[in-house]
Formats: sequence, C-alpha cells, structure tokens
Amino acid sequence: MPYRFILAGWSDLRRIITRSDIVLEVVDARNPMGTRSRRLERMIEELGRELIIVLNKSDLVPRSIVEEWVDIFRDRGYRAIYIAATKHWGTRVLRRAIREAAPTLPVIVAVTGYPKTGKSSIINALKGRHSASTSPIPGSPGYTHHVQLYRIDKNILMLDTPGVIPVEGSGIEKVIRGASPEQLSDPVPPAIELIKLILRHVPTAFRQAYGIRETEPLKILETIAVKRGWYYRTTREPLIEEAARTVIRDYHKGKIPFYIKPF
Ligand SMILES: Nc1nc2c(ncn2[C@@H]2O[C@H](COP(=O)(O)OP(=O)(O)OP(=O)(O)O)[C@@H](O)[C@H]2O)c(=O)[nH]1
Ligand SMILES: [Mg+2]
Repeated sequence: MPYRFILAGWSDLRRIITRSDIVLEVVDARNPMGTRSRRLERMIEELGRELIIVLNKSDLVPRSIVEEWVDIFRDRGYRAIYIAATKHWGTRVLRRAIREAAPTLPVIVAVTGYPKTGKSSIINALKGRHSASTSPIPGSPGYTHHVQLYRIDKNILMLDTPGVIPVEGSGIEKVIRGASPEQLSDPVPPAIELIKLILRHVPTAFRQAYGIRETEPLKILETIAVKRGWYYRTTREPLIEEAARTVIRDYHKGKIPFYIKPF
C-alpha cells in the first residue's frame, strides 16, 4: 500500500477524532482482538477523547462469548458494549453508553473502525427515524459541508463520515481487518490462511456455508469454483482466485460460521 495513502488515512482519523467528544471504535465481535487498533486507541487517549469499544455483529456469536469479551475489555479499563447493527439490537444500550461517557451535552460522536466492521450500519441504525435532521457543528468554524452532523437523540450528535482505520498487516490480518479481495495482490494465500483459521474454530463451517465436506483449504477453494462453474478458459482448471475472493467476501458478510473464544 502506498505510504501516502496510509498517511492520509491516519490524518483524516485524527481530524475526525479532534472534532468529536466521544469516539466509537467498532470491532468485529467474531474476532474483537484482531479488529481493534491500539494505534487508534492511543490517538484517542492522546487527544483526550472518550473511547467506547463497540463489538458489532454480535448476532454471529453466542451471547455468553460476546459478554466474556465485553468483560475482558471492561476489566482492562475500557468502556465496551455489544450490538448487532443490522438487526437493530443494542441501539438503546449504545445510546445509554454514549450518554454515560458524555463529558458535556450536547455531545458529538464519531464512528471509527476497520473496513466492514459495520460503521455505516451503526450510523444508519442510530439515525433511524431522526435521519432527516442534521445540524451544523456548534462552535467549529471552517468546517466544510463535506461532513455533517446527524442528531440521533436530543443531546447526541453524530458525524456522518465514519473514520476508516487504514488496513495494515500480513495478508490474513488484512482480510480479518476488512480488506476487500481487490486490495490484495493475490487473494489465494490469505484465503487459504482464513480457511485454516476458520476450520480451527469451526470444523463444519464450510459444510454449513457451502455444503462442502472437504477439509483441505485448497480443495475447498477448488470445490467452490467447480460447484459454481468457474474455470480458466485455457486450462479448464478450477478458477481458485474467484473462489478465494468469494470466501473473503462471504467472511466479511458473516456468511461463514466463525468466531473466536476468549483465551
Ligand atoms: N450479521 C451482521 N452483519 C452486519 C452487522 N453490521 C454490519 N453487517 C454487515 O457487514 C458488512 C459491512 O457493513 P457496513 O456497515 O457497510 O460496514 P462499514 O464499516 O461501514 O464498511 P466500510 O464502509 O467498507 O468501511 C455488510 O455486509 C453488513 O450487512 C451486524 O450487526 N450483523
Ligand atoms: Mg461504510
């Protein structure tokens, strides 16, 4: 990834954090530790803003497990809650957490997180029927029309632009952190790592998601390609690149059963 892109990402994040009182760090409840960013958390602390860790997609994880994760974060001194944005579960809990963390009222909230963690879904879930009303940021001159505030509650304003954490790390780390297949030079090695990781935690995952009984990652990719009729035109070999992209996308969409347990 070009250095300039990473720099721009972090400076955008800093700007968004600076303009808010409370920052939501949205993590994937299936793998909270793999989708949090210490660098983001340090930046929020440095800038003296309040952090709330939001474990989203909790519908994909047993409740007892997600509650264990929340306890782990709270034991370490963080504010943490869990929700399932697309199901509109936990929005009331989130509003309450925001009010409790608010240093002053009205309070401005920013939503940050790695790609695909559900930032937009959270903004939409919170906007709900109040979505039409927007208002300018109080006392913030020079603020352009590019970023607006939504009033999501009497005393809660939310930045409409989510802060996307730049994706860094190895191939599999990038996938876990929401990098799309197009952002990977070759989707096959990270997809194979992802399949291995999923199988370690849920041995029947690919049977459940695709009806495939294979347990060898490359075989799983080949079988997906064959089932869907994806072949190289020249060699008639299964087009595993396309299958790898499918597995990565389906993982992001939560179509493959998987979650990590604490410890
Ligand atoms: N099962 C489940 N899926 C969710 C939930 N929230 C979001 N998703 C899905 O996760 C994917 C990403 O959601 P978005 O809200 O677009 O995530 P985002 O963080 O805004 O993504 P980017 O804008 O790409 O950074 C979509 O396929 C959503 O439907 C949730 O609570 N449960
Ligand atoms: Mg989004």
